[in-house]
Amino acid sequence: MIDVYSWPTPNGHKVHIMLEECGLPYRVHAVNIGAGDQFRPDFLKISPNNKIPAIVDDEGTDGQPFALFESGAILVYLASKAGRFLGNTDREKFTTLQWLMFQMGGVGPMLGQAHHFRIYAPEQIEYAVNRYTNEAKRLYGVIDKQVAQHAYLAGDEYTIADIATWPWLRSWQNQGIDWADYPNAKRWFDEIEARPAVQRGVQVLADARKPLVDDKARENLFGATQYEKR
Ligand SMILES: N[C@@H](CCC(=O)N[C@@H](CS)C(=O)NCC(=O)O)C(=O)O
Repeated sequence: MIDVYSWPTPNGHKVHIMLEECGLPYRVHAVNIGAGDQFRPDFLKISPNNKIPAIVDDEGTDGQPFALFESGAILVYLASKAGRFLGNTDREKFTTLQWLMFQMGGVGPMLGQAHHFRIYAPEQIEYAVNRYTNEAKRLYGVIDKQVAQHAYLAGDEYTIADIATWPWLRSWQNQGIDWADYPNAKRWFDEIEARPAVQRGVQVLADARKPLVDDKARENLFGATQYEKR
């Protein structure tokens, strides 16, 4: 059994979708990041960076319980455990990892900042809004070009690179994106959205979600609590 410590955000949904795609048995534990659950000592033991998602597999590769944080590492772990969505040949695996890193190092951080400065920031800072909206548009352009030539990010097969990237593009409106500019990315997005496992994955913890922009959430996520020494 895999225990998942999570919240219904893009990084959380990556793992929910992957578990649904693989049909691996799991239990979800809500970590309400707006309420500050991510700073609880028991959560920090498995996720020292105070971020969801994290997992504990009661049967790791050596048969012992195994804890893991960082969504990209979790996807690679689950893909090896299930023997799916990582590619079969070395060429396919490294291409999948390349696009997974593109998500982890680019798509997630940049779209996250676009969202932050466009929606969460208490004041509109034009330089920051332009900088991250332009980065978002550039990244959508890279995705659009890639999926114009291939069915999926890493080639002909659906992989963890798609599973990692797709949840971030659900908030396209808040990132300043017009789908009309990225028709190939839109085709790819719609196709993945129609997958039954993806539809089940995005329902995980859907009822628990509260707005992340109330005063308490803002303080926990962007204020003094976030920067306390622990
Ligand atoms: N690189 C990390 C990022 C995780 C992350 O940013 N999680 C956010 C929610 S999407 C979070 O837990 N924020 C709470 C906080 O920063 O206190 C991953 O991919 O797992």
